[in-house]
Amino acid sequence: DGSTVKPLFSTGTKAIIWGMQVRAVQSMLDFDFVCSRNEWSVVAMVYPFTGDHKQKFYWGHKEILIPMYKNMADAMKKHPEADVLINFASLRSAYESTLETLQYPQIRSIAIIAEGIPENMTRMMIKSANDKGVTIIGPATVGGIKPGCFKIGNTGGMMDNILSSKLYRPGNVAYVSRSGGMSNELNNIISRATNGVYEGVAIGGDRYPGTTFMDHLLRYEKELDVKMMVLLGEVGGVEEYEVCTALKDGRITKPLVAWCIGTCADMFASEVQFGHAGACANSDRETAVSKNKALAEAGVHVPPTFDELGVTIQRVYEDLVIKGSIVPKPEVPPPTVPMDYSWARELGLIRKPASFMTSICDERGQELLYAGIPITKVIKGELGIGGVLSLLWFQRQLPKYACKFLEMVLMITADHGPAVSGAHNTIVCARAGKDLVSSLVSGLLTIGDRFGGALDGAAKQFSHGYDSGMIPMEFVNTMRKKGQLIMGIGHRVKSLNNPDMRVQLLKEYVKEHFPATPVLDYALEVEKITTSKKPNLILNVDGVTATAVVDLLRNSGCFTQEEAQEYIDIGVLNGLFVLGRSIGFVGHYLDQRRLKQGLYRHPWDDISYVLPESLMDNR
Ligand code: Q5B
Repeated sequence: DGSTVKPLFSTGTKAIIWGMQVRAVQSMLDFDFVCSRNEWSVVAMVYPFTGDHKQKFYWGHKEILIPMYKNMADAMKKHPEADVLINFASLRSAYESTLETLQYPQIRSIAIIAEGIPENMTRMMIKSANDKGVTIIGPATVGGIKPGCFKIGNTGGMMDNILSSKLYRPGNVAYVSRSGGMSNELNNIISRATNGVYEGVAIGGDRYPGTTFMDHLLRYEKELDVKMMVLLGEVGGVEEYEVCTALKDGRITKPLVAWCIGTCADMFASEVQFGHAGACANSDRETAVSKNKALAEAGVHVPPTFDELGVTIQRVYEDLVIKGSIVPKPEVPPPTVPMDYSWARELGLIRKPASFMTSICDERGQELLYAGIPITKVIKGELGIGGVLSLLWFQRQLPKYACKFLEMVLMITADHGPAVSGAHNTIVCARAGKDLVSSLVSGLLTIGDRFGGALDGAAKQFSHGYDSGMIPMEFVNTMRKKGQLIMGIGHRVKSLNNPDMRVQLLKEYVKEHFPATPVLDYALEVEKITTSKKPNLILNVDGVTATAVVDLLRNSGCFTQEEAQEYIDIGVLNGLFVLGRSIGFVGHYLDQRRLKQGLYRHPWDDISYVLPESLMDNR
């Protein structure tokens, strides 16, 4: 009738996105940027499962914030300029969210991406949308694209695709297809054969699409800048016959190129259901071959095969150029959109030194690896805690006797009652109402040279004494002269008269299983000298563990001498006490909570108040 229509999308289109589709939104923003739009097209996102907040995106190089709302009502109220809603809801919630969207008259178009929405629900959505004059694109679609203006979600693919198909600026060819995937192919074919795509819509593969081929073709017919149209149909449905009728009765006058895919269905003995729900011929009329024939007879330009679709489009286009109805414009290069870091890396375009290095654990693959050993092997091979510790601390699988020794150390150091510094701190902290981690950490922070953390020092001192060839007496005297305590010697309650069974057990095991124990033997000689002075100056649990681990590192055959020394220097030994005693500290925390112990206050009669003498005199 010669009248024109208000386009669905323009350079000022503003959309609201339903769903946490961060990548799709970024791809829309990148498209807007490459189209030289003044402003980005996504004004808000709606996602009922998070609170209101802002999401960070890129606009070219710049970082911008896009609001995300929990309620659609808030998004609509705050962004009355939005007239498109892109609905990424799943097939379970797309119906509800679409009906909710239809309550807001500001929305003129809704794209529904979900596949598999029950057909009866789709039909109710369509009815409701039609009553309100809202255009629905989909369901089961990627959406559509209007070069230079707006794109729906992921349509058009990645930026290299958009650039190669020149989708950043409009051409004069509008298309409609069912398939979203094939719409990308059309973008490619049309951009090579003509001055480019004006607009393309994929109506979706369901039997009941929200808008039909005819809806879009009739819309294109009325858009002045659309000079020719392309229709990519497929097997199933009969809408292509309506197109034939529209051509015959003059509702469609612009040159139309069309092809229905699925002509290979003839080669199968029985009816074939293709990928789309609607792609199945229920009668002869619904086959791709019949529809292509009818379209050709109605005056549509139908190529002999799909392969020649581009040639046919080019022929029709060149004819329009010759006639002067299409005047190709000079190409203006689009602005550069910065490439995403991860994509550039995948393409091998950039490299960056890693800020982190790790050599013990890799969780990126299908299976978690501890020092290269899959977790399945760790569990099925019954490597135990000792095995895991040997992999994560020493990057290698230590022999069974060594793993058992490490486990024994953890068991033996797990606890030594509530009176020791660490447990006391944990208990006081727990009784002050603090949480498990705070209480545990409060206990761990007491571990040091005096309490439990003498292993590193003991390993260094005894191995140095042994390596430098000092006889034990010389070692003790040297330490005394330097005014230094021997780490790993001495205990507050254990002594020759009250032996520490833990030390006995460790000694026995090490003597029986370790290939050689020169540093432990050296420490035991030192103990003979110190206990002759005072019976509590025994080789304590820290001392026996430390010297045994030095012997293990040096004589197990699993480490070079340099590696063994490095582990001693970097302080692996205190780690054993920290790990073992954490078991006890957690136990004390739980115990206090279970016993419902209240705030601890130290009794006055257990504190000696030694105030400055002058003050005492004045009292
Ligand atoms: N004297 C452990 O001291 C203790 C000497 C020494 C030469 C020494 C002390 C010490 C080195 C650090 C060490 C780990 C503070 C201990 C542990 C875990 C625990 C704890 C638990 C658990 C004990 C008396 C006389 C003085 C000193 C001399 C003392 N130590 N000489 N080398 N190492 N050791 N820590 O009893 O002439 O009279 O002035 O620092 O290995 O933390 O259960 O409680 O599982 O939780 O208070 O087992 O030995 O002795 O300081 O009164 O000294 O012996 O110079 O000589 P005491 P002090 P003098 S295991």
